[in-house]
Amino acid sequence: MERMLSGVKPTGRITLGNYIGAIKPFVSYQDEHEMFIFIANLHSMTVYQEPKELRQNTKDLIALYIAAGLDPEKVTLFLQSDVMEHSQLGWYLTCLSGMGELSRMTQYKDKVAKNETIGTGIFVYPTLMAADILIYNPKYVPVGDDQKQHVELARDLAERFNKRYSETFTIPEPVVRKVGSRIMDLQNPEKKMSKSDKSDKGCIYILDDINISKKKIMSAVTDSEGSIRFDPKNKPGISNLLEIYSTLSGKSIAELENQYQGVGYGTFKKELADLVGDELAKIQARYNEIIQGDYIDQILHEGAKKAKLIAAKTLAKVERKMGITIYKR
Ligand code: ATP
Ligand code: LTN
Repeated sequence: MERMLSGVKPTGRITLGNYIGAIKPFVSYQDEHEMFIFIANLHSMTVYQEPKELRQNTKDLIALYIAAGLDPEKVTLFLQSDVMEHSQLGWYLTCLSGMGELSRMTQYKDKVAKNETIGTGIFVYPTLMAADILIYNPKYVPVGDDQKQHVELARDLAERFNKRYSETFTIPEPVVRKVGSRIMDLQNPEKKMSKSDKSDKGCIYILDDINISKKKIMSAVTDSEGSIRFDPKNKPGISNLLEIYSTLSGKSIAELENQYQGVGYGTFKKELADLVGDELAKIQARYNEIIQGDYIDQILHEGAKKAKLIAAKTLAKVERKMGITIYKR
């Protein structure tokens, strides 16, 4: 079984975009891969998190992973902060990286372009992410479209390290799905649906009231053409709804275009709203059972133990090769 790793930040309420782009695919990979899935809480600190909310978001995220179908018996689930080796390798990789390549990361560039105040954490974020990945030597890293560039940096840093010190890291491959890797905001389909967005009108939250979510689908921005076909450039709203429909139903976009030929937007939206509602209802029922017990603590504890075993080994190897270690520990 090939190793696979990914993480999600506990920065807010989990959206349908996170679910379709990350969590649902993780579930589909778990039988064929040795999976490591973590909560990227160190990464969430790049912007201020209210401590009480951070605690709740972290718990919710782990409960949602399980409610969505991740099986802790098959997948190693853990908190990034529980495995301190990530931070230590992150430092070495920061030292291996250049200002130029980090300045070219779009996430950072976007913030500069918007003239936002930028913490240093945002700038070095990608080297910590590279450490998260490389410390487990995974072959695959499933991510949404926006994270591909970060995985590419991890590849570059791995190659640089291997060349400088000898073969150490596996070169990881990003896995970005063709459909559903960039779910757009329902009110502004030119923009990614994002959990840390201030306005929530175009965003569906997995744990939100189901009727509100259905209404959001019904009032999603579309166009005046009246035909249901996939054309992201000219019909971003309908194309986005088709992607959501396709990933939740398992039907291909072509099948859906066929099925909805000559059908009005209202009917299409209503059927999609029901589909979304049913999926959310299933997840919410399981979430409510999980969040009540002390099951989560136990899973995180076990997960961190398993992850640490591998991470510590990689770090020891890295430090030996770099000349940091001078005696047998
Ligand atoms: P933030 O708004 O705090 O940056 P986010 O909603 O973009 O958060 P992340 O924690 O950065 O979410 O992402 C978790 C995973 O979900 C990543 O693999 C990311 O690519 C994926 N993801 C996030 N938003 C979407 C989306 N709209 N469509 C598909 N995948 C997404
Ligand atoms: N940067 C990612 C979260 C993340 C991650 C990772 C994803 C942190 N470390 C390692 C995959 C592998 C995000 O913002 N979604």
